[in-house]
Amino acid sequence: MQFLAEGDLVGVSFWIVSVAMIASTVFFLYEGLRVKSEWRLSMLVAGLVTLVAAVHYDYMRDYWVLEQSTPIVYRYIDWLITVPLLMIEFFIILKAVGANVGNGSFLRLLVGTLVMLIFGYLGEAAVMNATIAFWIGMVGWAVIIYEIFAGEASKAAAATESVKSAFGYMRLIVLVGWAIYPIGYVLGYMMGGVDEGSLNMVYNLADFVNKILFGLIIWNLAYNDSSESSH
Ligand SMILES: *C/C=C(C)/C=C/C=C(C)/C=C/C1=C(C)CCCC1(C)C
Repeated sequence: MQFLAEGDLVGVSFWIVSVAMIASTVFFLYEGLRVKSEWRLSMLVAGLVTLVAAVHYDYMRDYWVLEQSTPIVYRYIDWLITVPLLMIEFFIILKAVGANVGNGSFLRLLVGTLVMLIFGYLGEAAVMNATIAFWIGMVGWAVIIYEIFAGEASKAAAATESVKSAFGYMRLIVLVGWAIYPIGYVLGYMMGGVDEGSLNMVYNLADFVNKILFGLIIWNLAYNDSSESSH
């Protein structure tokens, strides 16, 4: 085993996020026991997202410290599990407040997710041209954005005031928080050569926002809704 070097800022960012994922998991699972029963499943899924990420960050951190290069395979296995979980989270939230959305909507979100991640992987692993893979991946993300801003899922979310504001925050995460990933990809692969430090630093920041902050938004919603009804 090799210890983290003092000047290794990217390694430090891996370390911080790996520990933050563990702490958030405990927090989400613990708080899930205290909120109203309708919110328990949402809190559980938020905790599963950070748990899955915590396991992968453990490996990614050590991989970086030792190899000083991008842990592409661990990163994409993590995303392949956590991004669909985040999409499921949308539907659980909608269900928690009694909205009704069809399976077609979920299928479109899933297809968008797969296109985005499969082509991102092919580009990063140099299986295909990084720029072409990037733009195909962007189409997948666009499908997701369309579905939650203008598609069936967006209409279902207009149901009540509380779900409207929750859904509003969540889709802002998908639009603004998720935009950090393609920015990392562009910095890493499309500015000439491969800049592994910038790429991983930006991806680590993005995971912090989109897994931990996302979970905290759900917790906040669940917490407020639970305390309102108990007074
Ligand atoms: C917890 C992990 C999350 C929320 C990961 C999200 C990943 C993305 C939004 C990736 C997006 C990409 C594109 C939109 C274009 C192709 C390159 C990617 C895969 C970085």
